[in-house]
Amino acid sequence: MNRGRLVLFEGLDRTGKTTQSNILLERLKPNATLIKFPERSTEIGAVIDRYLKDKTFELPDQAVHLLFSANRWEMAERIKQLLLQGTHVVLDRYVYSGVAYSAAKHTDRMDRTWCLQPDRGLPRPDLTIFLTSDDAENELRAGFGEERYEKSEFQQEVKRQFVEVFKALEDSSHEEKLVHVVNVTGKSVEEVAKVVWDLVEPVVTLPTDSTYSELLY
Ligand code: Z5A
Ligand code: MG
Repeated sequence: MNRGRLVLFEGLDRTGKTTQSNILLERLKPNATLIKFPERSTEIGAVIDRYLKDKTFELPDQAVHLLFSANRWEMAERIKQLLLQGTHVVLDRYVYSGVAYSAAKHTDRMDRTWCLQPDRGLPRPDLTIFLTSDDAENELRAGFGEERYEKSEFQQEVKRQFVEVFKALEDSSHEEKLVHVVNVTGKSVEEVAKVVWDLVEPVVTLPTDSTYSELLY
């Protein structure tokens, strides 16, 4: 049986990751599942949810980083099983959000190398789509500013970290291009969905290895 593909949406706040994940899920159904990180329904996810919503709930930044990673490990076996049984898994955020948001807090003490280590060994996405925007259009969208990290200056540093991590990934990869940047500025939901489908269709159509690979840095 052909294994399922792991398709990841990453991106800045309110760039449409959840919107596009849901559209893609509908397109790939019934052979697909959506997993969103943080997965707030688990034990660790509940702590993360409280941390994001309650700005008086303090934890060391290193501990927060490890909680986000642990939350991915809580779901890793499920992701592997789904892929091996032939189900596509759409991810709404994953390891690169982990790196970008944490490294943006402390570019020195928690650099990108430090941040990537706890995620080493998680299933590696077959395709990563990075939704970005030129300006602050996304900040005007519904919901921006409600949770802890939703501040303009911090988002600029997060964007820089995302760009750097994807650049490093591309420099180190001898394989086909795994990360695609999609600029959503001025594009409707439908226009973005079309660009996304043009990227996803070949990945889900072509035959692939019988097993997933793991993230190695
Ligand atoms: N975080 C972390 O620090 N470390 C980690 O390891 C992980 C996450 C995994 C919560 O994440 C926080 O966790 C996040 C990163 C951190 N911090 N921040 N800030 P989350 O994924 O739960 O965040 P969220 O609350 O779902 O927001 P979001 O994901 O940033 O939004 P989005 O999914 O990208 O956007 P959306 O919900 O699809 O769309 C937002 C609005 O825009 C909505 O009203 C849409 O209808 C509208 N929209 C969407 N597309 C368009 C277009 N093309 N045109 C016009 N309007 C649009
Ligand atoms: Mg979202």
